[in-house]
Amino acid sequence: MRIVAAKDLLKANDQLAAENRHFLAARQIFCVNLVGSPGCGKTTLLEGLFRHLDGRLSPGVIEGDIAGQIDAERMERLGVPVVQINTEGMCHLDANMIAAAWDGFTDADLDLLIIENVGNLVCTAGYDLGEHLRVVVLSVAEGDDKLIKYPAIFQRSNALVITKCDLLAHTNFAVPRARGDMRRLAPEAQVFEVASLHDQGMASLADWLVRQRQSFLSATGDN
Ligand SMILES: Nc1nc2c(ncn2[C@@H]2O[C@H](COP(=O)(O)OP(=O)(O)OP(=O)(O)O)[C@@H](O)[C@H]2O)c(=O)[nH]1
Ligand SMILES: [Mg+2]
Repeated sequence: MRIVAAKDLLKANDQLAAENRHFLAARQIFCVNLVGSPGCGKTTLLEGLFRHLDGRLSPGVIEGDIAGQIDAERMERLGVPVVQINTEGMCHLDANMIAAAWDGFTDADLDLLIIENVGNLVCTAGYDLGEHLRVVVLSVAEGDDKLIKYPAIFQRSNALVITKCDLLAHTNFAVPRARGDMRRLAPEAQVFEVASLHDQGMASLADWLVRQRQSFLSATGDN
């Protein structure tokens, strides 16, 4: 009997993720892994963000969902090149899926690839996809205790976007608490407060992303 340990599978994923990262960097494509629980507002955030890029970047999107293509259709309506991955039950994307999805962008000239991961605060934390930046989304409707209860995903993120801030008055979500917990878990991470549906806070997020890509190009020596 052959037994494969989970840690060996994760090692294989990390190896593939490193290859993805290298592959994308060689093409000057900045890759962002967008994570957060189901319905926290990831796709709505992307819709708002793309409006604010004002042509400064050419994005493409990989949509990860257990089933269906609703989010990919939302991207298509914006004219954004998109590939949908259906995991058929798996609660996260992995590096192998990203490598396979890349072929779907053959005609697109991208400089930003955003991967909207499957909605999940647990499984997505453990899988490097080969991204250059990880952004975690938390909506005010989910509660401000989530950083303490699901620390790994926040610890491993470069930015926290607090979404649905238009609903703050209807919740007991304390933004200072979430900011404080994020500072402890990921001291270097940026924190943004947005209401994507109402186009609030999106410009600074878009500007930050453009600057992040610029730093990425400088670091890879290709700016
Ligand atoms: N009030 C309010 N609602 C929002 C905001 N952003 C998103 N929503 C709503 O929240 C619901 C889920 O939004 P999505 O963007 O589809 O969430 P998601 O994280 O992409 O969901 P999954 O891909 O299924 O995990 C939708 O009904 C949105 O209209 C916001 O800023 N304010
Ligand atoms: Mg979505």
